[in-house]
Amino acid sequence: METNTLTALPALTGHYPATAEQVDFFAQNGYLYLPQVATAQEVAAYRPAIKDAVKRLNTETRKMEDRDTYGKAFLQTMNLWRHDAAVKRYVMAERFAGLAAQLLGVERVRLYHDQALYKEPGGGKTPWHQDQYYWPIDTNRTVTMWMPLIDLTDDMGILTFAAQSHRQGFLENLPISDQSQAVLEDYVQQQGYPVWRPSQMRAGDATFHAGWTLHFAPGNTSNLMREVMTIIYYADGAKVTQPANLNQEQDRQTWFLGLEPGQPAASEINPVLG
Ligand SMILES: O=C(O)CCC(=O)C(=O)O
Repeated sequence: METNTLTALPALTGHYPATAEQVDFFAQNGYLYLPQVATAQEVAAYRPAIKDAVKRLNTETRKMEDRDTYGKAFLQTMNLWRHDAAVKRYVMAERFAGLAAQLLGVERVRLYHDQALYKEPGGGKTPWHQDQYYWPIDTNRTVTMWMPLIDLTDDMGILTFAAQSHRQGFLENLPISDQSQAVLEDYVQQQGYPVWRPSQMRAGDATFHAGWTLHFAPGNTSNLMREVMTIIYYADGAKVTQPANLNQEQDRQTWFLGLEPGQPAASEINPVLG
């Protein structure tokens, strides 16, 4: 994209006025919903570039019925910012990173990675899981921003949270799977965690969830693609840990460029953002 076309894209700067109550809600519950973190116009300006990057990077070609549960959940493309200058501008947005820092109660956050999660019409549920099971990092100050790029209705698979579940930290070595769904759904019921999701979301609304918060999403029973972009942040100053499972080892190689355990989690693809 030409530089002058790029700079015509909305800057996504400016402080989002999250209240002290909202910040406290996130700390207590491990998730937060915020309306219009980006305006409909801002999202509309970035949506074509994100959609185009997803199309170029997607490697899933199997029919729905030939995929496993994870494969049915969404088309997952990652670190789009490294492949597209317009998407980079969205992922690096000061407004989003500033909110992440505010929710985590830190001065600055770094980027772990971004991912587009496009749940196809007829796409299956995203099983219950904890994100941080995948991350070789020594801090609990981690957060994902999950932002739809189109308006979502309840049948499109909106992200759903078990309130307060982050307080337990690591639960079990359970990657996203039928097993994580069975075990963690039971666990959520046994613990009596309130389960919550917005009944609808507008493009540019966002949810934020902590790395240990249990969450899932129902299948997409609508006939529209659920277009969602996510950005994962962590507190600057965190260190890489000894991988506790094979997925963490893969993440260490991919998102920390092979940094050794004990080193600052600050590779060249983990810029400070806010
Ligand atoms: O979008 C989904 O269905 C799942 C998203 C998720 O698990 C995450 O962003 O951590």
